Amino acid sequence: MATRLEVLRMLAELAKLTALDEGSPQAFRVRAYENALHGIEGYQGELTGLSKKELTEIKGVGGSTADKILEFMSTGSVAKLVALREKYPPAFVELTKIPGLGPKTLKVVRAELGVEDIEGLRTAIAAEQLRDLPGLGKTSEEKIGKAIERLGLHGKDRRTPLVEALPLARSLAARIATVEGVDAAMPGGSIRRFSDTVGDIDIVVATTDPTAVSEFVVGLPEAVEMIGSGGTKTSFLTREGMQVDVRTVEPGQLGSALLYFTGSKSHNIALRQRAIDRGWLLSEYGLFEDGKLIAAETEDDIYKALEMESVPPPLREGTGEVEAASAGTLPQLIELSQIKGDLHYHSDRSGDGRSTLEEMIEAAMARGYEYVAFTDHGEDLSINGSSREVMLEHRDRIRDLQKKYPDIRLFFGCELNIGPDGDLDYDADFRLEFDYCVASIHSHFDLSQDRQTARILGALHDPAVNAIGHLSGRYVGRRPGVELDIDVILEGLEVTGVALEINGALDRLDATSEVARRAMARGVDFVIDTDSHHTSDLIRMGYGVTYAQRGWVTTERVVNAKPLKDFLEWVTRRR
Ligand code: DGT
Ligand code: CA
Ligand code: CA
Ligand code: ZN
Repeated sequence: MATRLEVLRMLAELAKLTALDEGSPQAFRVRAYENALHGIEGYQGELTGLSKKELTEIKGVGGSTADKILEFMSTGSVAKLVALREKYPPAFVELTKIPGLGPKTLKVVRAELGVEDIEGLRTAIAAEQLRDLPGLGKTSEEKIGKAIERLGLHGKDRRTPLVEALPLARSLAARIATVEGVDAAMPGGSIRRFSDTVGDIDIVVATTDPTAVSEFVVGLPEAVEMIGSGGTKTSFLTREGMQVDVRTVEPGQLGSALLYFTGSKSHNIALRQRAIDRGWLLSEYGLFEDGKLIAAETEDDIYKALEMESVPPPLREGTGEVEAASAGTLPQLIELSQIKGDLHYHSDRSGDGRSTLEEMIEAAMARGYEYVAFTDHGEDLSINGSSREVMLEHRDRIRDLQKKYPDIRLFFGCELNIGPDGDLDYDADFRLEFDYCVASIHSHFDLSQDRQTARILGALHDPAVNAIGHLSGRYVGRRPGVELDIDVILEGLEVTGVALEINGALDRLDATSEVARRAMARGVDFVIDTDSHHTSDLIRMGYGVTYAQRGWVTTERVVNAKPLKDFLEWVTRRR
């Protein structure tokens, strides 16, 4: 039986491969699959058992797409998709991740130069063959070459964005947890540390029956190619070429195994050294003194025995956390339960927003928030933005809804678009009509570092701006962020009191944890946001918080962890 998530994945793959086939992401068929995908995301009911007619009643789902969903539900696959996969193998699809290489260009590159994968593309670039193709040129060729290097897309160092790995890791762990004899199954490795890209998926399983787990893993639909199985480790490759390592341990060793396989390697080395200093031995099987077990069952037991605070996984990078935990000076990290509101929040007033104001308010209340700032797009974002008149009507709607929902404070806000020269939507006076503004870049990603830096500084100095949204504009593994002089930006944030956003969308995770940690050192404030465009996006707050922890961000520095009264004081400080 296909789950909703599987249907969504199937439609996403159909859309992607069809775009390649048609040579355009705007093709009618591609849009049909995408519309269906969005419709089903927003559809609350059960999909199983729906008739074709009922399926087409879901917003965005057309007849031909409904047929494919039915085919998928009853047979577990879709003939059309199978054919497309034949034609576009994973190594070729990988090429779509390179900025500047759209479906149309890819078609030409394949037909004219026989390029089938990244290596082939690199060879063609080295031979300066791309520049002579229609629609390309020397500049595009160089840009594509640079993007391949910056994204680390070549050969074995290829890494997978967390946004792709995390749902798969969680789903695999949940299924393995149902196997007879299994006590617990959890993702470890860089996924558990919430690294924005991962080399592979590691799953640690505590079980009394390792053979049953190994057999189950071999039979998983995702295991299209086995790398090895038997004993305590089973590894396979997914269709997308991602490696999954499943390791089994005895239930009493879950703590030591999780600790070991969560890493990072340098965190482990520092812990092991601390054990050695005490004449002990630390391994994935436990902490031992002359062969006698001291601790193994939980990670906390081991940290405690080593006379240190427990280190949260996002901090385990070997960058000072072991020293801090030993001295008892780990930071008071922000936690999800402390978040009081969301400050980057779209309704269907934005062209790309998909839930109504009421739906978004009720979703925020369901999470127990005290306040929320609607930040629909400003007028400069042509399709998605709103004119002054429309924004003022929108404000009236929000003020009316405030009466209907007295238990949550509603802020009339805006996501201002930062233009290439640091210019913002509307004019200075109109911008101050908003209760709250987040300013972010949405275009011109290729300007020089100097211009990008000046651009952000320009936005910072506007008194209506309260936060800078998704600072670099990156999409993890797909689009590199803009080049910025981070020290200059952080100084600007510190001086103006504008907050740095940590955007919890898994494909963004922006500002990066490295930048966040530097911002912590300078006294910059943070907001952790979901950039929700639909009620289902609110779960991103958990991602944003975990990612912020990777940047050592503390509660006291997070603006949206403040109670309403203090938050109001913070907002008005600048306006
Ligand atoms: P990745 O997969 O490259 O994103 O990063 P990790 O950290 O998930 O690395 P991975 O999958 O090679 O190994 C998972 C964990 O296992 C790693 O974080 C620490 C532990 N580990 C692996 N190899 C070694 C090793 O040679 N020494 C030590 N101390 N730990 C290791
Ligand atoms: Ca790993
Ligand atoms: Ca691994
Ligand atoms: Zn936004």
